[in-house]
Amino acid sequence: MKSNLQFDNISLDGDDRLMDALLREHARVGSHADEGFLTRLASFLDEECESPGIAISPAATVKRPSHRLAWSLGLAATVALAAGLIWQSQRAGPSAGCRLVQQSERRGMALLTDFPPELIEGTPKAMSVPNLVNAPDQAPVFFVPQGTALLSRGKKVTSSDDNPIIGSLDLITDGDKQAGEGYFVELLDGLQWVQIDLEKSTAIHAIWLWHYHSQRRAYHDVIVQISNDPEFKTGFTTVYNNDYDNSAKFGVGRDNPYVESRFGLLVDGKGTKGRYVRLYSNGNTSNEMNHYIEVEVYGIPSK
Ligand SMILES: [Ca+2]
Ligand SMILES: [Ca+2]
Repeated sequence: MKSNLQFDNISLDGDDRLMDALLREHARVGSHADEGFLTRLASFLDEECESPGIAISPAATVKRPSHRLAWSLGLAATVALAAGLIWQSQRAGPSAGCRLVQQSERRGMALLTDFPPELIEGTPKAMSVPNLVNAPDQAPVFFVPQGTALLSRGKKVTSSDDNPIIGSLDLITDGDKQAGEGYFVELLDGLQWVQIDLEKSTAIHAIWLWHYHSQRRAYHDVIVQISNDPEFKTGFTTVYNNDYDNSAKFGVGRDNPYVESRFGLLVDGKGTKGRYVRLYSNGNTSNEMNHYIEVEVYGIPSK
């Protein structure tokens, strides 16, 4: 069996690191080969991993209902796992593959999304921000409970600035994350928020956001909150806050300011229940305006 993924630059000494590296590799190359992987996964696991307690099932494109686990892993994670199993089998025998399956079951489902191409334009500007985290060169790896899904696509967005200078609020949940003209909304200067209405209260496990990534810059006072109150008056939970000097008055944030990139910022929702997600910012290191290209909210769909 042959994998289309390349592992030349992956050096590993444990199953956890192997899984992380595989998921990053999958995120890097995209998901064009998913179906082939799934087919090979089913075939491989039939042969190599026979313990009934850790039996694997491929995702929907491969009809093997007797295989339980991989069905719940989700397509993308399964593809990465398949690649890992195939690769690992050539290296350490079938037991290593089975260990990966067990590990995946314990950690949940890998959260993967599509990334826009890199498009850096213009002259870089100085970023004078303490504890600034540089732009990553690869996608984050994050696990969420089985059944977690994207809930925000096409959902209504409101804002403290309801008449944006450039673009429109619906760009934030339209699924397009490209940089450049026509893909971002620009809001007024100062502390501004955008808010997504998920229409139902649900357990939120991740918020993935892209401000403006055509230039290396950092946005100030990035704060993410969840509430069941559209006004956020009767209570809310703050799941991310990098306002290091408390200028936004929600308390000093413990998260570090970061440089925007095509990989966005992935925030742990911690299973917080709520219908509304509100995101703050207060200008950026290049100018005083606020921008969004896309926000994704992931959670368990309400029944
Ligand atoms: Ca968009
Ligand atoms: Ca601040």
